[in-house]
Amino acid sequence: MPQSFTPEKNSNIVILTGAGTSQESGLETFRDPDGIWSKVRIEDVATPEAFAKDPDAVHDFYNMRRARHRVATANPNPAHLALARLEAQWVGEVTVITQNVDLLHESGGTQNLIHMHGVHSKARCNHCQYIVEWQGDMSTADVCDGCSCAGGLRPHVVWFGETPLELDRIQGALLECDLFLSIGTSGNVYPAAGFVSVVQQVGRAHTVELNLEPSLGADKFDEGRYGPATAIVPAYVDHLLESL
Ligand code: BV8
Ligand code: ZN
Repeated sequence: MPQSFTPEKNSNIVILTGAGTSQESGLETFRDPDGIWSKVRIEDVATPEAFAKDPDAVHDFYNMRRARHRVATANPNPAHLALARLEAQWVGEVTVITQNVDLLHESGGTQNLIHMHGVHSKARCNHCQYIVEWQGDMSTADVCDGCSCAGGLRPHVVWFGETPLELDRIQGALLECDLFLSIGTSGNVYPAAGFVSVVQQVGRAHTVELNLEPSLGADKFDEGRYGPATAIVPAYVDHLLESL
């Protein structure tokens, strides 16, 4: 891995985050040994087909996760706080693209944020596409304020087989970035796992993976820094800000 790189202070930084970024705030990851997908199958709770077949099971899964997220949201960790500090002090553009549906980047202070897989705190109606803030449990009995029908409300998250959100905005940021960071993601889920390849094809950015351990895509990065996010992310942000 080439040695670390210090970008120009007005350069653009794009940061992709995954479940590992929130792990030290008390939220489970997906693919760690005791992760979410070791307890429940994607096909049963995180696809449109699953919702059509057994909406109650899908609502139970997201009601459990929404309750956990709501507790965790009050607990952004030093990684979230460091990314917000970077955005506040960096001269160039800092864009955070998160795969996470929790609101920890917001509560940590990040503003220029894209939730490509949606958020746990909103509901969307399958009948009329109405989107509404949603805090408590959701069920097929709930009535949509947009069309006054019941049974259509679902979590406003992107399931497997569905198109991620804000892909045009994401593509624009990737094509313009000078430094690409990938934090706390295993590199399993596309298109997010392919963003580093998009950046490499453009050929102008330095790419860094910051993760507990090398991800599936580790060899696609120019540089890797490994350890808990709450340790390596603040240290890397300090390294960047020292160059200002
Ligand atoms: C799409 C929202 C078309 C819901 C999520 C075959 C091959 C390749 C691809 C596919 C295929 N078959 C189907 C596909 C496409 C599919 C896909 O990629 N499947 C994979 C599983 C094979 N993708 C899709 O369906 C996507 N849609 O492709 O549409 C399209 C494409 C392009 C353009 C137009 C249309 C939609 C995918 C979205 C699914 N929804 N979440 C919810 O949250 O319930 S995905 C889910 O996984 C979360 O968003 C999560 O964030 C994401 C990725 O997981 P990670 O974040 O990486 O979490 P993971 O547990 O895996 O890893 C954690 C990492 O952190 C680990 O590396 C660990 O070491 C590290 N870590 C742990 N603790 C710490 C830490 N690091 C630092 N510090 C710590 N303390
Ligand atoms: Zn509706």
